Amino acid sequence: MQKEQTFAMIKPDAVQRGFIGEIISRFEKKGIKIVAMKLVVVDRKLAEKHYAVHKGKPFFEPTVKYITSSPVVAMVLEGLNVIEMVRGMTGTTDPQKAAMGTIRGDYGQFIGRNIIHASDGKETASFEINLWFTPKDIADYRRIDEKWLTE
Ligand code: FUP
Repeated sequence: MQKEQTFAMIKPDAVQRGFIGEIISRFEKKGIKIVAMKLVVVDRKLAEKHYAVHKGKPFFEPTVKYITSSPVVAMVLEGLNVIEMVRGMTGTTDPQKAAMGTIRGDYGQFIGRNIIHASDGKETASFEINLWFTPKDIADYRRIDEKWLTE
């Protein structure tokens, strides 16, 4: 299994509803390392770049409006197989269909207010990390629990 980095974003509804700590806590408890994090007021330019693959789809405009409506918390997470792991913890796109125990399943009700974003693959992770952060924002450090997470 490979050590990877992924991008995650706590969306405006979750920030407004006071779930920042709750969501970060889940990642910490899973042994995932936070290597970059910031509160961001997203402008339209960044939102359009982030959702560029969805340009032209009916939900593109509402999604851009949602993500620019209030601050988000952007982060880079590191761990073994972390891209797939964080997607699993996030749950499927529509919170109505997301399994209980996932972040979207536990806290969301509606696809247009789905709490969190997480990169869906290696290429997306690399694109999104570079879109939201510069290399100097990403910390290279060891946590004292790391030796207890793997052999
Ligand atoms: P995900 O990777 O799970 O965040 O989902 P997508 O990349 O497919 O979609 C990006 C965002 O667009 C979702 F978080 C919510 C929004 N969306 C809708 O509002 N309706 C849809 O049918 C699909 C996506």
